[in-house]
Amino acid sequence: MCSIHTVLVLSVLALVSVTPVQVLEFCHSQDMKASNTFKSRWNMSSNLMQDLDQFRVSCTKLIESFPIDELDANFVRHVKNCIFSKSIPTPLRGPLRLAAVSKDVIEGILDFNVAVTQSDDFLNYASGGRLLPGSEPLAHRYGGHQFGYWAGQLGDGRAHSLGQYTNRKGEVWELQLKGSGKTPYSRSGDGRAVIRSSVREFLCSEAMFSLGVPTSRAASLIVSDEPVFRDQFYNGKVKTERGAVVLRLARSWFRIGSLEILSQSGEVDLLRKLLNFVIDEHFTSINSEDPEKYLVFYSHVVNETAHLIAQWMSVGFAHGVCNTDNFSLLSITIDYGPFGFMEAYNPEFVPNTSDDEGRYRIGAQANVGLFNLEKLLVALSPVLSQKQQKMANTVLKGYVDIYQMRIHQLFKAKLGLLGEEEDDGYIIAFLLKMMEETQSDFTVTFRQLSEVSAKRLHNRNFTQMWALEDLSSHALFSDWLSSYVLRLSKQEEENEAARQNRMKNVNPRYVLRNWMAESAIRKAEMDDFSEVELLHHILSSPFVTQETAEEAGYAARPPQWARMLKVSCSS
Ligand SMILES: *[C@@H]1O[C@H](CO)[C@@H](O)[C@H](O)[C@H]1NC(C)=O
Ligand SMILES: *[C@@H]1O[C@H](CO)[C@@H](O)[C@H](O)[C@H]1NC(C)=O
Ligand SMILES: *[C@@H]1O[C@H](CO)[C@@H](O)[C@H](O)[C@H]1NC(C)=O
Ligand SMILES: *[C@@H]1O[C@H](CO)[C@@H](O)[C@H](O)[C@H]1NC(C)=O
Ligand SMILES: CC(=O)N[C@H]1CO[C@H](CO)[C@@H](O)[C@@H]1O
Repeated sequence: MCSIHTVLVLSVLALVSVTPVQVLEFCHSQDMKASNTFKSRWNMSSNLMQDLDQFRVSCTKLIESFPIDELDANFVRHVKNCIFSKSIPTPLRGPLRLAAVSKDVIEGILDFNVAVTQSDDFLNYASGGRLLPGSEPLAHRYGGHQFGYWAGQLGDGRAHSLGQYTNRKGEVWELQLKGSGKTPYSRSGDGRAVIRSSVREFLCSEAMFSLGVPTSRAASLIVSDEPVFRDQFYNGKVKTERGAVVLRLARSWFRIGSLEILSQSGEVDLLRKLLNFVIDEHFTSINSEDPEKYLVFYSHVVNETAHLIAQWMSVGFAHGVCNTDNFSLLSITIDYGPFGFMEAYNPEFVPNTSDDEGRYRIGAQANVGLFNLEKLLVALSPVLSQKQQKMANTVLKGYVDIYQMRIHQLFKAKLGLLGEEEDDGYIIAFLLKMMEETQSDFTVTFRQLSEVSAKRLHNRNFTQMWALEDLSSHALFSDWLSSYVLRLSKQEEENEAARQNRMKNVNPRYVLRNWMAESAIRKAEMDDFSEVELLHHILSSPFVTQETAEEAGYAARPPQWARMLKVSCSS
């Protein structure tokens, strides 16, 4: 195995080479080969489904493609030779309330009228009380490296896959309930999720989607009165909270850990089977007859993981638990736990307050991605020839360049820079260094640079621009400003409004800051879901200035109490 390269994140952008090393030919066309058959079922201009009786999911493909756990019983155990265990959700005890719903997901992906979510049927279906037509719920067996070490069998400990839904666009989505009770993989857990963590997952997956970051989606959030006991800060103080269930969706929930467990336990035939399935279903540009297909698959995952983490960094997102079982094979963001959006710029930002070593600090994410991809390669080695393993190692070495190339592009766009000039990396790195030293707000500094006119920039007039005011307190600010203004003036053929618009479309004005989530959670725990709804609504257009958001102070300097906030770890 190759050793861990040091991925120099952000602060050394100046040294970045901008030529991506392309070791293998990545295939491009991602045309959909599946699902033309389903198009005829739907007329695109026809209406949405008006009740759930017409809604149907299918588990056939997942069940028929793989051996299923031979035991059909819901107790915690060690499981072998299968990908899924059958497991029935445990209904949440009522009364149930619909705390949040994503119209975008319900109508745009699931094809039914959002009004249907007001029904008792929906409350039951979306909380595990009733099974959707066609559903044979499954819990997925996977393993993973946690905090650097192999942890053995993990698996869906409180999530149930309800089945796949093929929508009228021909897309296949896998529906899951999270917080829906025990499975064979629950270990010592109770299979439940509390309101607090469920609100965070619901809001953040939808917010990430609107930021343009690949992610799982959330359709609904249902809360109950069922008591759930949690030691929120692992300090021995157990609190009674309430259970909640999120209905969430992804094209696939397979993870790096899905392959690792098969490899680790010597189930090589099954490893091949799962790989073939994932490639056929989700990497349609790869020819299933290609003898190099596993290698090509690997190169896709390496590339896309590099792109994903670069995107996280560009919006200041720290995932918080980048274990191999929380890393999707499709390189989408999954498993929202103790994540956080960085406020003041700080590469040492750690969202999980119990992560004392800072293993998953924001500035380490690119490195952790590399670590996880190394583990993926280890998992693949039983199906790769010696020569292919060597080539895969070379592919992995290209990760750093792909990541840095993408980071460079993204931050150039954040600064509104067109074309390529020699000093671009320097301008970016210099700015980030000043932001770090002045603790300027990451999101709002970039946003205000998008909103400020060239004239005000030139005059250093930052009236009512609090983040730029902070930044401009740096001793070298004038030097940086001169380079930046000079660089912008080289693209003067373009008018100012065009530059501002370009920048505003990549620099959000609102992100889900912990204090915002916390405030909404406190109300939600008292059955007031208005702030969850408000945040959901505002964060669905994060690049657009909105009156309600301004009134709520979502782009203002964070309140004092926000500094004292600790992220809840147990979920
Ligand atoms: C790498 O992944 C990105 C993001 O999905 C994609 O846009 C790009 O085309 C990929 N590059 C290659 C060479 O496959
Ligand atoms: C779809 O429905 C619309 C309106 O009902 C109709 O005009 C159109 O011809 C239909 N298209 C197809 C392909 O059936
Ligand atoms: C936070 O970090 C600690 C220490 O590494 C770890 O034990 C804990 O599981 C983490 N929390 C979550 C939710 O992953
Ligand atoms: C600074 O900019 C604001 C907003 O455009 C303007 O109202 C104000 O007059 C400017 N101040 C100076 C000193 O130019
Ligand atoms: C948020 C979340 O689901 N995190 C999961 C990540 O993986 C660890 C195991 O490595 C699980 O315990 C977490 O629940």
